[in-house]
Amino acid sequence: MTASSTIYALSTAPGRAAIAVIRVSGPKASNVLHVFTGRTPAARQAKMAILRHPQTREPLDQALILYFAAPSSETGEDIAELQIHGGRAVVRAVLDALALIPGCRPAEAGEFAHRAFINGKLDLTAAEGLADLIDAETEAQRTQAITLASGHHATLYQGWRTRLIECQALIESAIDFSDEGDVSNSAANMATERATALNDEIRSHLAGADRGEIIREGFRVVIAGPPNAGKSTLLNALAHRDAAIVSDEAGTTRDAIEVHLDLAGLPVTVTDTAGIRATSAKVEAEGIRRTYDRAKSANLIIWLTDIAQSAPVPPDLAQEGTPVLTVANKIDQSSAPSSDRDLGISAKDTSGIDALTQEIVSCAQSRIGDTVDLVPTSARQSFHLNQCAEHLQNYLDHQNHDIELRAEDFRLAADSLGRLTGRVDAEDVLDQIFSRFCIGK
Ligand SMILES: Nc1nc2c(ncn2[C@@H]2O[C@H](COP(=O)(O)OP(=O)(O)OP(=O)(O)O)[C@@H](O)[C@H]2O)c(=O)[nH]1
Ligand SMILES: [Mg+2]
Repeated sequence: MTASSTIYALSTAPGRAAIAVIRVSGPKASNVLHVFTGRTPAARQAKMAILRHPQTREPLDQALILYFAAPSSETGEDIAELQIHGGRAVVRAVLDALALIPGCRPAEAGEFAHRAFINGKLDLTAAEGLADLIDAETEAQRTQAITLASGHHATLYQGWRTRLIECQALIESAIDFSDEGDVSNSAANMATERATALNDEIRSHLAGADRGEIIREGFRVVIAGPPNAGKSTLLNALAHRDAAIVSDEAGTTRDAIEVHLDLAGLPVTVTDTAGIRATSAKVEAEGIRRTYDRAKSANLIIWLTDIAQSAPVPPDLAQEGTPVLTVANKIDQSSAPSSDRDLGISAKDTSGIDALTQEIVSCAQSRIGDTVDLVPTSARQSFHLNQCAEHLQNYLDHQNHDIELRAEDFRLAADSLGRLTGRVDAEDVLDQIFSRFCIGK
């Protein structure tokens, strides 16, 4: 990816639409508008224009064109934006024509955002936020992603990094003045005081990482229970579609089946699993192993049983601390009381499903908490924050170590935050982050 090339891509979704937006970024952006329309409009002023073929001058489409001059643009480069009609042939013709203009080439996935990063328009956390925003399917995900994309995390992390660099400077001055005991000690004490406060802040921020990741990945609900309890029927009722096969044959479901739901604005992933029983059938046994696997990473387990049968929750099913909701199914079929279980439902005629949904939502809400708090949202962020906290802890735990080594702890801690925002060693993770974007972003 060299910044000297000019890149272009369809930024709206492919397929027939009223309008399609093609973006061009790089030194030839203004030239592209000139070739198509005979002029470049003033920056940031929308103009109607006929786009003409670069060679034949045949009209291609009537478009609304916009020009953004570097550095005041999303990528920090010159940008041309063509708002054309969204017919497939129109889009094709304009993209083909762009390919004829020297110095222009199609953009790779995420290349616009990558250039914005290189030009200092956003840091890596904001880039992650943009990718999350494009992927967001629920309100909670949108809220979290827009906070990240708006640079609130970036500001917090930059602030911490600056404070770490100040601590490092204090320790270095303590080294410089080491023959003046008082001055040296007070600089070192000040650094320790600041490091303690910073360590507390970073650790309490990290304590929310779990919540941030649940919002991003979805709150995981696993439906488990004996065969034929109606687990697949319940999954279908929650999803409002036939996602899983239902049959009166015990042992129908083998592979775990996942559906992604939006429950009251919260992302929830519900997994239907193979019914648990003793079996000698190989495939079914593998299915049951998978049920245990899923249950181990669940945020909530629904233990579903037939109301007419009592089946206790297997003691090794849930991870310690994972809530288990016991639910009796098929209440339409039996008058037996369900008082020994948390809820009674009929997955088939959907009675009790609203109450169950409500229960799932309140479990998810209590786990996710207040989504306006700033929390780490990805494993990558948590990793670097943890590294930073470890270096700080190292500093705090070794008060009697050689002072020169202790300045190094601050440098390493600051570097961890630098990696988080992309100021240090960004190359390693760029592909991983920017390839998540679609082409045109
Ligand atoms: N009467 C009644 N029948 C139900 C209800 N829920 C499920 N069933 C029936 O129970 C049978 C088993 O349902 P499934 O949803 O396949 O059960 P499962 O727990 O997924 O079973 P396995 O995949 O074999 O573990 C089917 O015949 C369903 O139609 C219910 O609420 N009431
Ligand atoms: Mg099933």
